[in-house]
Amino acid sequence: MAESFAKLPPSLQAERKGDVAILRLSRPEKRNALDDGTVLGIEAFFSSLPDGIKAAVIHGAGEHFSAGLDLSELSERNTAEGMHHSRMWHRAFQHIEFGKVPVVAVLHGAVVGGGLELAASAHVRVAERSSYYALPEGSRGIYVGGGASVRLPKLIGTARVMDMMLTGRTYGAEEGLTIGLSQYLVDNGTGLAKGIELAERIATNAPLTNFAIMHVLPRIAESDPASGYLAESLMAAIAQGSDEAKARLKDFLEKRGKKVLRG
Ligand code: 1HE
Repeated sequence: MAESFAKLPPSLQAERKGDVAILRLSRPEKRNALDDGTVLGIEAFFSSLPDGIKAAVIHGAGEHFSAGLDLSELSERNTAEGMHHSRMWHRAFQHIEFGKVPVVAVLHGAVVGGGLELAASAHVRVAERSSYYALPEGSRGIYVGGGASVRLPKLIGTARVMDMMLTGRTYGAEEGLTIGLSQYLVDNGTGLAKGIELAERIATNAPLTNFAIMHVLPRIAESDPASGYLAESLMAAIAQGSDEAKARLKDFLEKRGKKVLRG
């Protein structure tokens, strides 16, 4: 395990707040468009988090979360290079979705194309009221390549993804909350604080439980019910048998554990 954050390109900035890692897309002059160096930096960051990090937050500097793929690099690539480029995005975002710690994405302004694909690879999304979502690939003559075809139908359904891509439909922040693009809607300027608050809460869970939620739950949701029930029982038994679970249950029974509070 690493002791400090990976070396990052100037388009990314990392910060540590206790056991939470914060990654900021820092290319506001290009609306945080994701060039190759940035995508590779995202991969490096999430694949080598320092010791003791238990949750992460990703957010964007400037007026927008991300304008998606850096279109200026696109015209340079032939078909084979295009395929490897898309696979590189898949690899990078896999390190978020199936990485070591849960990730909260804090969204504002444009969350479009590859920016939405990046957001969709996180585990929890907090949207400021300024957020809007679009998949402009159709109008650019290209196709999504950062995982949208797989992740977005699970969030909002295939029909909505088709509509966004065919007609260029844009969803605003409130609609985004209703249809499942975000789980939280907050006032402009308050997203990062909310994202950090949620990450800090996530970081207090047992690491094995967070692992099960990130890695086992989505696989069960995609498997046949019989295999799913079996995998659930196995995971439940493994989690319950851990020393950490025993200590936490004892704490509750001896009135030291956290109560479930309304709201
Ligand atoms: C960019 C990019 C970009 C801005 N690649 N340079 N994504 C898109 O199709 C979205 C394209 N961007 C926009 O629609 C707008 O820029 C925004 C709505 C996001 C923001 O508008 P605005 O008025 O704040 O900024 P702007 O004036 O349009 O852009 C400011 C600068 O950022 C300008 O560069 P400048 O050198 O002239 O100052 C823009 O060229 C630059 N810029 N967006 C490159 N995307 C793995 S496949 C994923 C496929 C996709 O993501 S397709 C969707 C691509």
